[in-house]
Parts: sequence; C-alpha cells; structure tokens
Amino acid sequence: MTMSDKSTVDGTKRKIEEFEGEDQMPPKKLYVDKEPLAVATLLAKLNENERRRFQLSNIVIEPFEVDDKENSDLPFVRHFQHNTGLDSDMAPLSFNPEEDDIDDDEYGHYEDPQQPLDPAQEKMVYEYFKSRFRAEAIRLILHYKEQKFKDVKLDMMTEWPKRKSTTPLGGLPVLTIDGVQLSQSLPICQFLARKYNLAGKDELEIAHVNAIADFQNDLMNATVPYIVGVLTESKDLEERKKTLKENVEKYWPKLVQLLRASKSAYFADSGLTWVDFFVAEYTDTAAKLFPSLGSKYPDLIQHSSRIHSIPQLQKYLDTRPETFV
Ligand SMILES: N[C@@H](CCC(=O)N[C@@H](CS)C(=O)NCC(=O)O)C(=O)O
Repeated sequence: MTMSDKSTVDGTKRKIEEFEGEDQMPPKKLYVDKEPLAVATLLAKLNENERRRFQLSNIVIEPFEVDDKENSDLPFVRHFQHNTGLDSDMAPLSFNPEEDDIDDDEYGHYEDPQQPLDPAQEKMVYEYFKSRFRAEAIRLILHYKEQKFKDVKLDMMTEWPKRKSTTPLGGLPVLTIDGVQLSQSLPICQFLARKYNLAGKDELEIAHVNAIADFQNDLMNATVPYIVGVLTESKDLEERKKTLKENVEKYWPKLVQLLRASKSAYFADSGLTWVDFFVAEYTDTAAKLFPSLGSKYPDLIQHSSRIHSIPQLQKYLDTRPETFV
C-alpha cells in the first residue's frame, strides 16, 4: 500500500465516522448503468453497518444512461462516491501499475497482469470477482488440468475501478497468459479447451459443444435479474425467483435431451469436454436454489455430481469459499 492509499483509507474512515449519528440524512438514489450484476456485487459488498451509515437500507435504483454509452460500472461508482460524500477521499479511478500497489487479502492477491510473465513457467493469472457465476467453469478446467494459476478475486469497490480500463474489453473474467490478456468467458473456455484437448473430437463435435455452451449462457443471462434482486434485497424477489425457475424449466429439458442423446455420460459423444464444466457448475447452483427440481431432472443432477466428483477437483472444491452464485 502506498502513502497516498493510506491517506485515502484514513480519509474514508474519517468520513464514515462523520456520517455516524446523522440519521436524518435524505435517502440516497443510486444510478445504475447496464451491467446490473456488477452493480449488485458492489452493493453487496456493503455490510449492514455501512448501508445504515450511507442510508442505503432502502436502496432506490434508477437506470442511468451513461454519457459515453460505455457498458460500464464506473459512472455508477462515481455517482456512488459522490452521493455518499466519499468522492474527494476515494482513490483516483484510474490505474497506474507503477504507483498503485494493492495488498493481498483473504481471497487472493492482486498482481499486475500486464507485466510480462515468464513463458518457461507458463504463468497464468485469472481475474474475476468474489463469486463463481461466469468465472467458475474456467477455474474448474484449470484445476482439472492441475494447471498452476493465480486465482485473483478483485474487490469491486477498491480494485476493480483501477483495473477496468486496462482490461481488453472492460469486463471480467480476464485470463492473462505470458502477458497476453484474454477476455470473455466463453472464448477463454474455448481457448483452454483447445489447449487441453477438451474442445471435442472433431470440427462437428466442437460446433455441437459450443452450441450447448451458448445455450447454457442464455440461461445464465436470464439468471441475472434474480441475482441482482437478492443482492439488492429487491421487494419483488419472489417474482424474480419465479421467473428464474421458469427459465430453468425452459432450458433444462433441452439439456436433458442432449445428455440422453449423447453416446457418453457427458454432452459430447467422445466424452468429457469443457461444456460439462460450464453446465455442471450452474446446475449445482440452480439445484440448491430449487431443490424440488432435483427429482424432476435427475440426468442433469447426476451429470453435475459426476463432474463435481472428478478427483482432480476435490482439493479445490473442499477449500472453495461459499458464495451465493
Ligand atoms: N460476455 C462477457 C461478460 C463480462 C461481464 O460483463 N462481466 C461482468 C461480471 S459478470 C463485469 O466485469 N462487470 C463489471 C463491469 O462491467 O464494470 C463474458 O462472458 O465474459
């Protein structure tokens, strides 16, 4: 941590102390842009105490069209900082790897992924937030192949704003290999799949596997409103959960059909491919949310347990922090 970061932290603490006792402050409005999950993750970071201090227990979320039309959280972060009175004390929203130095925390540690890495060690740095959602299949593939990698879980509030502008497309996950940054979860999976022979046995099977992944990705996108609802303690949570269940029930019969049509116990006839990790991770999450679906879609549940029982994954799964998604 640099001196300037230290004074930022002290200044932020001072501001927080000033807020204490000011119970009559007007309610805050939060302006969000188009990436609700990221915003929700940011909100979820605030503990009860902080929400009370910042008058966020009744959060009002308003859609906010960002000036530069960028699909970005930064405008939201700026509004958040401004509305909470923390803007003057917060760290600048740009990242300079030479000046900024972020400490290790319990979730992993920040490392400048733009530094050239030693190809001989084939050093990999994987960055996402403190959740599984879009990130987990990649982690599972890397653990399955017993690939050494640094699993960096960025703090949305303090680390992400500084890192965002140096990512290729402004979002996570990013996998950096030998200094080259790869982005977008599906292409990263596909890259690893080719590297580790998990893509499918020939061009036709690769296309089949990719199509299943794209289909699964549609279901994951349909999950976002519910995740946001939970993290923001939305009043229409039950409605959102119902919609999510409807989506799961729309997609799962197709996935079951695909599994049954396969000549192996996996989605591809030739055996295990990357899409098995991608689907299984989500099945696990959805089955926990809707336990009654377990008995209705046993093929998928068995497929998920098959993947989660792979010996190479056990050490990781045993120590993986519990997260909501
Ligand atoms: N299609 C992209 C989506 C990337 C994305 O939107 N990631 C979110 C987290 S799930 C993010 O980085 N949000 C922070 C932001 O946009 O500032 C992928 O699959 O990787």
